[in-house]
Amino acid sequence: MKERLFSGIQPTGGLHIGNYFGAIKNWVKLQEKYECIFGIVDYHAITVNYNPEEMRRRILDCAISYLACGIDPEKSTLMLQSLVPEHTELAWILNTVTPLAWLERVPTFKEKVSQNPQNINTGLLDYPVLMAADILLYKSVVVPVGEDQLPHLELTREIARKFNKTFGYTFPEPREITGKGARILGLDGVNKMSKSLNNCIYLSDSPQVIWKKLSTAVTDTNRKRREDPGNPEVCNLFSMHKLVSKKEEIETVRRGCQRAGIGCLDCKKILAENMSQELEPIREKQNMLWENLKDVEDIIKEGSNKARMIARQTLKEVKEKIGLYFN
Ligand code: AQP
Repeated sequence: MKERLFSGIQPTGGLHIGNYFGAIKNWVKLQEKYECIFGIVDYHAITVNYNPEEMRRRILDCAISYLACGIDPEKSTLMLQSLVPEHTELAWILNTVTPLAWLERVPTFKEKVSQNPQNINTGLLDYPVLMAADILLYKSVVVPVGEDQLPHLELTREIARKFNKTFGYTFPEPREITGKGARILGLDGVNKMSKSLNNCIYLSDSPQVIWKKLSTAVTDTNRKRREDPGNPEVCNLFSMHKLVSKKEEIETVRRGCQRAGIGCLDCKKILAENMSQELEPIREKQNMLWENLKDVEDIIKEGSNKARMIARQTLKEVKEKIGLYFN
């Protein structure tokens, strides 16, 4: 029996290289070792302002990106959260064992509040409980995430512990797996790369667009002129080199930058070339999948039905334990 793994991405916009290096690239490897369920978590996506007319396309875009990156529906379950109502049902139950103070201290809540001052809704505060439900519904043992999600996972463990203590052992406490690109900064070099911050290289970007974005991206801000030596360790683009460039190239760039042997533009050219090479096969596959939407929709529906079978069992057990089961 393989251990079960759950992870998901919210369809708040096109997927970017933060989602890819921080999550999906790792998922592709993990599907060999674990029983994987990968969710498109659309109920999370409606906690921020969005256009309902765009949501369907975003969901499809998310599924297409998963498949284009190498998620294989023969090996893994690809599901849509809103097609499995047990997610929200379990979230409600978990709400009742989650002290309000635990949610108020979550750092992403404070961030989202400052980003969305016009729409501070209860869903934003409750987001981590829904995420706990996503994970615990499948009794997942491992959860691959980027660094930004670690406080949420800690909270999931606390909620599982509290539920188990109150109603008897039900949920394993999941452990995290973080990949090589656990925290990718945006092109501004300051904030996390985020769909909502418009600081991204998207998986659908062409080599021309990638070059255009990288050519104006922020590097080591202390390096003012071409002749100044730079510090690659504080340069966001150097951390991207580490994800896509070969070892020798990384060393050439490191030494060149430290000795002012190469300028930022030279470094960016190499990076743009290597980034495009990594993303081009994904982009081609995405374009092909957009031509075959019916197949993509079938994969989402089949995966969601499969996930629902597990979800129903867990919810039955939970309802029995909390005294709400009538058959
Ligand atoms: N910049 C990043 N670096 C590394 N990992 C990242 N992830 C997201 N951004 C980065 C990882 O991708 C997975 C899915 O994240 P998500 O889209 O569901 O939520 P998010 O972290 O809130 O992503 P965004 O782009 O920042 O979305 P918005 O702007 O809508 O809030 C997670 O495993 C995450 O760690």
